[in-house]
Amino acid sequence: MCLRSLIVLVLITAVCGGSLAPLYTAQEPIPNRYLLKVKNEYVFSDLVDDLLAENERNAQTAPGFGHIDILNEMDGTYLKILYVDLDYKSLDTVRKHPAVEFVEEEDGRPITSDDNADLDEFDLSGIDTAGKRDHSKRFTQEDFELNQGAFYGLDRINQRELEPDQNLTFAGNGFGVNIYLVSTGVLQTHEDFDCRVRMAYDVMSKTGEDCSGSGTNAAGIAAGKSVGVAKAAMVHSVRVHDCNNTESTNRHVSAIHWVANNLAKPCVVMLTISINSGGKTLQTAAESLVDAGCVVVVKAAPIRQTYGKKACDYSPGRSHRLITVGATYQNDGKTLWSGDGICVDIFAPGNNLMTTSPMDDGYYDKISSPNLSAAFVAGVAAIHLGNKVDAADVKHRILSDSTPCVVGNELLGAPNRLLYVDPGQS
Ligand SMILES: *[C@@H]1O[C@H](CO)[C@@H](O)[C@H](O)[C@H]1NC(C)=O
Ligand SMILES: *[C@@H]1O[C@H](CO)[C@@H](O)[C@H](O)[C@H]1NC(C)=O
Ligand SMILES: *[C@@H]1O[C@H](CO)[C@@H](O)[C@H](O)[C@H]1NC(C)=O
Ligand SMILES: [Ca+2]
Repeated sequence: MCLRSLIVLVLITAVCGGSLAPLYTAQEPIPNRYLLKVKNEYVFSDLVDDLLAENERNAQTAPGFGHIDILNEMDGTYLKILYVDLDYKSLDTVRKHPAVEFVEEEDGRPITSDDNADLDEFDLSGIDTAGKRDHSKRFTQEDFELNQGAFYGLDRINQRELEPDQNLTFAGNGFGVNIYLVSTGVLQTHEDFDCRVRMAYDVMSKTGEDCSGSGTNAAGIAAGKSVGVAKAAMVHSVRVHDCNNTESTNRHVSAIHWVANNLAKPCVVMLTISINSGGKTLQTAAESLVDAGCVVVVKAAPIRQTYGKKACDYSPGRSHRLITVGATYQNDGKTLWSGDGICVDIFAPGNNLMTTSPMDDGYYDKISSPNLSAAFVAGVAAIHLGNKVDAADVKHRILSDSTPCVVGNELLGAPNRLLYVDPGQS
């Protein structure tokens, strides 16, 4: 069997010699680690057999030279990826294989999506930022009343005018819709979720618990019953960040692969990752979720001052197939830390908002984050799906419903659209 595969491989190499699949480099590559995008029409196991055969051949002819170790096999209808450890000697062999669409180096940078510390450098006086959990507390009814301003997001998105009208109702609640949140995990037992959060998958084979916080914060805005938009949607928590809030492309692609193979429709997927440079595999993976029939929402850019904030510079948000979201203040101005430029699709509130805290059931945080802007859009997408809008039409619906020309500050080419959803009838 190995011999036959070997002959096939040799033939293929001879026929296709010279034609190399593109190689995308990373800023700080992990030596020998590559993600191979396999063509969707190709039989995955045939490629795996060929690579194993090549590995064996190299082991016999020159031990320790030309190894190919397969670390992660992701085979699905919409996405086929292999994560491998390769000796440089095998790299061209792999790139010449007709099943391989492109190869990308795995990035070794700690690609934390947002740099919380950087929020301090913007002059946002009096704002509690994510990561500073000492501000979270158990809220009483009185606290909610005193903090009405922190609900400006819910109030703003169901009306055209800026002046809040205290009406926070929406024409729908996302009942029957599945929101997949690929993030840090979610505090499942929080009172605002009413048992609507399921620990779906933990890439690190742990319990899915949120030891970092941003997953619980985002889930609250998307689906919390008092702080959120789609008050009856189901949240499937997919945990991909470790407790240090670091990420890797391989882990994210694994998480996306899991979602694509296990999803229940109708579905919204919210991704919290945003990486600059590279990200070709991540973008392809995110787009595969659209092929699988979900609406995919992502922030325009992470909070980071050391790099620009153009959404087009970040993966997966640069993809025109996803809904890429920028952030606004209470006054509709684009926030200083929001992503901008032509790859943004829409803006939504993101500053100084009340949401569920991972501290304990009944605790709430008041925070600013681009994740929350994306979560508003994920919630609105769930409302449309719950109202039987076809998944393929949801992006268009959200863009055409949006309030035009109210977002202030320089948008650098981003369309001037603020999220809007009908308040419904009483
Ligand atoms: C947004 O979410 C990501 C992943 O869950 C996290 O790494 C990041 O710190 C969050 N950003 C903020 C400002 O909370
Ligand atoms: C997380 O950070 C701590 C302290 O900075 C470090 O000791 C630990 O090794 C890190 N864990 C991981 C999984 O990176
Ligand atoms: C919010 O506004 C809508 C549309 O005007 C109205 O039908 C609904 O009753 C209002 N909700 C509340 C709680 O006032
Ligand atoms: Ca309102």
